[in-house]
Amino acid sequence: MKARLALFGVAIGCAIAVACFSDRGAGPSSSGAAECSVPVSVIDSMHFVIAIRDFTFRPDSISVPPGATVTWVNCETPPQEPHTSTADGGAWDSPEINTGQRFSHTFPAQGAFPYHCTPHPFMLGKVIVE
Ligand SMILES: [Cu+2]
Repeated sequence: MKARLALFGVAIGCAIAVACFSDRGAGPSSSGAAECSVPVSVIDSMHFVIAIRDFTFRPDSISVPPGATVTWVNCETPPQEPHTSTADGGAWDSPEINTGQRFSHTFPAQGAFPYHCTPHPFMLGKVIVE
């Protein structure tokens, strides 16, 4: 129990450290992403994380300030089909995001931005920039 609590604390510290966050900017990870083990959607005031798990975006709706960067992380347990983050209006379209991979988009202007997953059109989310 004590060991598990300590691990959890380390993971939280990593998730809220911007340097740690940007270190993991590129490339697939076979061991899964740290964001997947900690339910943190707010890294700091300008960086937000949406986990993709069980064919849902978590959270499926998020409000961020103009200029914020939102990162989608695939937290599915492999083997699993890849997902995408694809704006309904075409403002962004990720490549396929496999387990452990991530995709980021920066939102410069206010507005409501619904999006979906191309292979799974029932997967819906929304980013509200306000
Ligand atoms: Cu999907």
